[in-house]
This record gives sequence, C-alpha cells and structure tokens, in this order.
Amino acid sequence: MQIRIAGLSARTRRALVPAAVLLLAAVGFGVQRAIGGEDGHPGGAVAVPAGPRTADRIIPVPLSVAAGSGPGYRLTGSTVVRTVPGAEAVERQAGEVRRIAEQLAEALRRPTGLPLPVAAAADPAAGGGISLLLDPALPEATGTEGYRLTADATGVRITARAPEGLFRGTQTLRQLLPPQIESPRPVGGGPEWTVAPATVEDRPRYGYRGAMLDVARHFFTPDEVKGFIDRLALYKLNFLHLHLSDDQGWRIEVPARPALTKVGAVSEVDGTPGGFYTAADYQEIVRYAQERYLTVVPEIDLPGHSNAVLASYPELDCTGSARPWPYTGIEVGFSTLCPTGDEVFAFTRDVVAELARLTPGPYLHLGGDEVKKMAPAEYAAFVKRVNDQVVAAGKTPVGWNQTAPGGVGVLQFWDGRGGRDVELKEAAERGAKVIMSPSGHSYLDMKYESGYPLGLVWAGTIDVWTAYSWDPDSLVPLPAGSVLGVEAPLWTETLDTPGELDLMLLPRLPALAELGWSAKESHSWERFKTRLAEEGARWEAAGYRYEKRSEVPWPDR
Ligand code: TNX
Repeated sequence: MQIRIAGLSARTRRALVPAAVLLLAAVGFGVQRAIGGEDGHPGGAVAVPAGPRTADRIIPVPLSVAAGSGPGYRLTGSTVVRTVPGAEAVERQAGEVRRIAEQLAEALRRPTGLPLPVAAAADPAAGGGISLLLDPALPEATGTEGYRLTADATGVRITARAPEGLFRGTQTLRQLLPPQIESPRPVGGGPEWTVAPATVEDRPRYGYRGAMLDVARHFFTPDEVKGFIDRLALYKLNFLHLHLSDDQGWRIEVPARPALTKVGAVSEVDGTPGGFYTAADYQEIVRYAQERYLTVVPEIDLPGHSNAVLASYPELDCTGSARPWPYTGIEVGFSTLCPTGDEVFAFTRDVVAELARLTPGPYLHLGGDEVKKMAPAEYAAFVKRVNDQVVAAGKTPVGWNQTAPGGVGVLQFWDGRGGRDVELKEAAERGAKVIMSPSGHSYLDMKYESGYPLGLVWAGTIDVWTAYSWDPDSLVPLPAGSVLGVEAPLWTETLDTPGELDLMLLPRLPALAELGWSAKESHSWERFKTRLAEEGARWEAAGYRYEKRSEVPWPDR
C-alpha cells in the first residue's frame, strides 16, 4: 500500500537531477585516487572488441569459459525451449523446471517476437533449440547453483543438478545474446538473435550474494521492488535484504501492532508521503524473488533507528529519545527503544512472530547498528533477548556487526572503526559467520565522486574501481571459512525514484556481483571494465538508467 499523493512527490523536485548527472559525467570531472601497479586505477581506454558478443563477456565471469567456433545458435520461428525429463528423482522438480523454461521463453519472446513454445522432450539427446536438463550426475562440486552451458550451431543446452542452477544458466544465456535481447518490447528490424558459441562451466564462490534496499527512508512500491529484483537476478545475486524500519518510517503491517503502520508509515525523508507493505504485498515480493532464486531477508532495526516505533507506541520510549513525528531528517543514532521491561520484549516478540510467519527464507535481520544512547551491557542484553526470540521463531538471526557482543551468529560487517573489526574477528573465532558489506567499497549510496548530485560521502566516494578492488576473504582478517559472502546496501536518504536507484546501482552492482560469484583468481579490473563496457547497451535496451563513469571504456566514449 502506498501513501503517496500525486504531484507532491520529491521525485518532481529531483526531475532536473538526471540532466545534471549526464552533464557531469560527460565533462568527466573528478579526482581519482592515485594507485600504481599494472592492474591499477583507472587505466586508459581499452578497445572493446567489435562484432557479436562472445562468451568471455559474461558478468560475473564464470569459472571456466571456452569460446566456441562457428556461427553459434540462431533463434528462429521454429526454436523450441525444451525441458528434458531426467531420472525419476528429478522428475519431482519437473514443474519448477518448466516454470524456468517459461520464464526464459517469455523474456526472449518480448524482444524477438518469436513464438518460442515450451515443450517437454522425451529424448535428452534430441538436438536443436534450447534445452534445460536436470542432471544429478554432474560433479557434486557443481552444487545447487552451478550449471554447465553449451551453445553451438545446433542449439543451446543448460544442465544443472538443481533448478536453481538452471535458472542461473538462463541468465548467462541472456548475456550470450545481442544486447537488444533486454528490450521489453519487440525490436523492429532487430539483429540476428544469435547465441554466441561457448562452453561454460560455472558455480559461485560464495553462497551469499546480496543487495539491500532501504525502503524506510524512502518507500518503494512492490512493483518498484520487483524492478530492483530483476537487476539483481541478472547478475546472479541470491539474497534481497529489505530494510523495513528506521527513524523515518515503518514499512510492514503487523496486525498485533496496528499503530506501526497507521502512524509509523505515513511519511518518509523530505516529508513526502510514505507507505507500507501489507502481508499480501510482502508475500508477493517474496514470491517474485523466489521465482528468480533470491531469498528475502527482512530487517527490523532495533533498538536504535526506532523513532517510527516510538511515534506509534510512545510507551516504548522510556528514555525520552523520540523526535517529534513525523521525522523527516536524516540524522542517525538518537532514538532508542526502552532497554528493559516486559512491554518492549512483548513488542519485539509480536514483530518477530509476524516476520517469521511471512518469511520462508532462513534469515531474520534484527538491525542493531548505531545505538548511541544505551550502556554497552544493556545493549548486549537487549540484542541477546531479541536474538533468542528470533531463534525461538525458527529463524537464523542476522545483525549489523555491532551486535557481536549480543551473540548474534551471522554478522553483517559494515564498519570496522573503534575496534569493531577486532570485535568481529573475535566473534568469528567463536564461530560467527560474516557477510561482508564494507561501507568504503560496497555502499551503493556513496557518491561516485565528490560533487555527484546523489548519495552521501561519510564512508568516502566509491567509483567503479573502488567497488571492484577488494577481496571479501581478506579485507578484514578473519578465520578461514568465516565469510558467507557479500552484500551491497543501498540506503535511500537521498534516493526516491527507481531511476535514482539505477544510477547508483549501475554500473557498481555488477562489480559486487563478480566479487561474490567469480573465483578470486579471475578478478582483474582490466578485464572486468572491458566486460562492463558492453553492459551499457544492454541497460539502454532494458530502459535502465546507469552512470556512464569515465573509468569504464564504454564503446562510444
Ligand atoms: C549508516 S550502515 C547506517 C544507515 C545509514 C547509512 C547511510 C548502517 C548499519 N547504518 O542508517 O542509512 O549509514 O550511508
């Protein structure tokens, strides 16, 4: 449900920003950090090979890619998308495979106008067309997300041990076609729809590859969130973290606590109308994400970042920390829920129960960042109690790295200042797992460079090179095996339209995606930026906005 009055949105006020952004990008101003070394920053122009897209262009770069020879496979009016039934054990997943085939066919039909019917093929060896095959005999190391793709003049074949792997393979297939394949409508006089010949073997480096959308500072409708999911799916991300509450707004209905949405959802940063998700809205987002093999991680930020809760239930404000409501500024750290007492934990229990009920995924994020008005012992005790409620509700708690003293088992690293990195290491030595979201590299709300019209700068500026040039396993010294993966948070204090999200996301999200998916040995800024340069045409075809950063050798630069 969106509370938004047409014409009053801050979106209107920002209408002039895109022009300014393009202008600034065109002038190519900016201070680049000086870095030496052969793979240094930002490098000069690199020639982008002309001609059809080839297999070495895929982002994130696959485990192994061999470009084939010959003309590749051309989609025609007689191309069929086949699902190939395999062993009995996998037949149970036949419905899921069929859905993946339908999704693929639908995506390819839109730009090509080809019929691309989906059919079950009796014979796995039957050539031609595009075939999707579950094959439990693939090496175990393939895992659930790995896949093998071969494309030659006779057809395209994707095999995987699980449906998820087939889906990831279909995202690679999209990238083997010309960029216009991303167009949501028929491409008149379009190109030949040829899949580049290739053999790809692929599987991810990390099991957790996420992005976070802050729907609290500015609300985004379910359809807008679906658009965000589309972008993540293309780069093989598998977690969507939704930041559902903060000082400026509470964004999910909790029937036992109706004031949270009656009062706490009415506005957002800048004072524009806010909004919230009903249970049905949220479940629709979860379903849409699931169909793209992304798991939703809901976050309720406690005990700080809680002004919207305090406005809704003033009795939870025993320290007088609330600001007048609605709160439309962007200061952090002032609000605090009552640290002790039955009422506050009855409240958190109600919220946790509802989120657990609505969320099929394993994780529930309890926030825990930037609490400036609680004694450390009180804070740790608070976190521990909510942590235990999450566990009792059958979910795995996740917290920002400050929650380490509260015993949270999955910690999202964002800020190592003030000895937090040491605290994190100690927690990891006790067995905690870590999701890497270093603010200086992966915060997509940081400006590309100073003077950029959108975003913040408190963690520095993040150009594409900075977003790409770090290693999740070694940025913070942690025991081997502690890192579950990576996540790119997109905070929205300064962003309130999908177009603005895109400008911050593209081209930096693919950098994060490659760090999360691709083998460490394959990381190379020189090669990455050349691959990235080809994505621009795909985003243009898709209607996505992106920032034409000067460190990327776009073909028409
Ligand atoms: C810090 S990162 C925050 C957020 C802000 C963000 C802005 C984190 C856990 N807390 O409340 O939105 O900076 O970049």
